Amino acid sequence: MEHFYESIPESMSELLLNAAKEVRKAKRVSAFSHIDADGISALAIIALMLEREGKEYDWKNVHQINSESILQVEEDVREFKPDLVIFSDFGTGQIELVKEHILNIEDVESIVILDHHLPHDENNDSAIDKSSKTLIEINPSHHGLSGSYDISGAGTAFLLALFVSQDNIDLSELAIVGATGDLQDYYGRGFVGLNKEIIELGQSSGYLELMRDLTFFGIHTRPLPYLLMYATDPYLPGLTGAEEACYAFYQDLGIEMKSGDNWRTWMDLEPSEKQVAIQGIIQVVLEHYEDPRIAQGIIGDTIVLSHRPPKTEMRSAKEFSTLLNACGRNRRPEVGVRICMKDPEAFVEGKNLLQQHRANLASALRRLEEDGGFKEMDGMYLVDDPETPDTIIGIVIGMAQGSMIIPTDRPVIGVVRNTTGDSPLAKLSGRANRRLVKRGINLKDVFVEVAEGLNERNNTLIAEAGGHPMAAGAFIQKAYLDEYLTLVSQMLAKKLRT
Ligand SMILES: [Mn+2]
Repeated sequence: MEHFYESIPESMSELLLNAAKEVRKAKRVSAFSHIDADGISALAIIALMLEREGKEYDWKNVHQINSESILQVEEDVREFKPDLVIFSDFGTGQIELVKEHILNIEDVESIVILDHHLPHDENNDSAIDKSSKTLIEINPSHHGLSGSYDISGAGTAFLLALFVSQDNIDLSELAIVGATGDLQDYYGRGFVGLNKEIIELGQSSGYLELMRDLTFFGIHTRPLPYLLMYATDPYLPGLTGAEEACYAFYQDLGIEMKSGDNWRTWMDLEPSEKQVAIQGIIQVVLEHYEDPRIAQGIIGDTIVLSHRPPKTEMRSAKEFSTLLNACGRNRRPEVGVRICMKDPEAFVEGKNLLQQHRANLASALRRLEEDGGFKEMDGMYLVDDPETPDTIIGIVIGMAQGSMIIPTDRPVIGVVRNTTGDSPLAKLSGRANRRLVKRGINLKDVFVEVAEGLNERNNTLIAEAGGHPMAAGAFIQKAYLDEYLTLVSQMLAKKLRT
């Protein structure tokens, strides 16, 4: 435990101490968080912490905070009348909006922001005292840490919970589910930084187990043949999507797929059976991919949540985070929060949403495989499919590159023109792989620069952007979307040429 606290930068510990004080002092608390797996996990951590502290509290997931949605947040806060408002997994890039709309509300005495996204501008005041009100912004990137790999939004929320009470150590499981949802584990190569420290803490308290195992989705839940049939990371030529071939794969290796009447899962296999199966999978990969690292990536760190029920999605960090994403992407993030809080009815509902989510993803990917499913532009690939909803566009373009439906030599940009609730804004989402980022592509910088240029030239707010170098997003006034895309394409093409 001592060692754990020492791994947190001192300047960050100081803010966490102050924020913990605000939590203890508060009577009524409103918490807002993002709708992805990390945001949902963060919100569940905060809700459980508040519950255990005996606070009156209210929580809500918000798709994104922008100049439009902050008005609803403001209304919610005015109605609930909290003295403390907590934002998690967003807030840093929206700090001006938060100050303008929330800090001024009469009952609100303090605001705590727990974010890990790169700050928009260098604002050096992380704690600002404004007319006797307190705003504490805790963001690892202000303290020399990486918000992409060292710690996530849920991890930052977990730190606060731990500073409030050491009894919250069990919430380490949700911290890692959030980090997994944000792909902070270098795609299965393993967690680093504070994430690693949190895992060690979870291991020593018995809540988490770390194993080197197959990194595929579904090792705890999928029948053996379906584990391969639905494999997309990597796509297994000859096996993915080919049911008969998947049966034959195990038969040829002499591995029983059933025990009695029940399908076996990967976790039911003996170590010797796993070894044989892994060799078989590696052979398939080596036959079809040039890069030997793809075969190595098949084995990696997998995390087991030892206190959650076996053979369910909640047993593994990877499957849990996918379950939560499914809730968020189907516009039911609150179901995800309740699953984290161990509500059994929510779990049943969540599994239905996961099924729906998989069906949506599969049909979106199928449309990309058709002729003209995506467009080639200078410096990027464009997905502009009116049937793919804004809630899954980011995952779809990521999976499309992961499964090589779209080539990976340029970033892929997805746009959704008909966004939720007839919003005047179009949504844009971008993904670039690590190789491109190493070559100097930073999608967040490109999106923000283009947005700022457009806003300045037109002297009004046309686009807002944010995110990370390899995954970024933007909201743009629909009339300016095509201009925005052209500018992004030009800038990316220029960067790829140098
Ligand atoms: Mn996050």
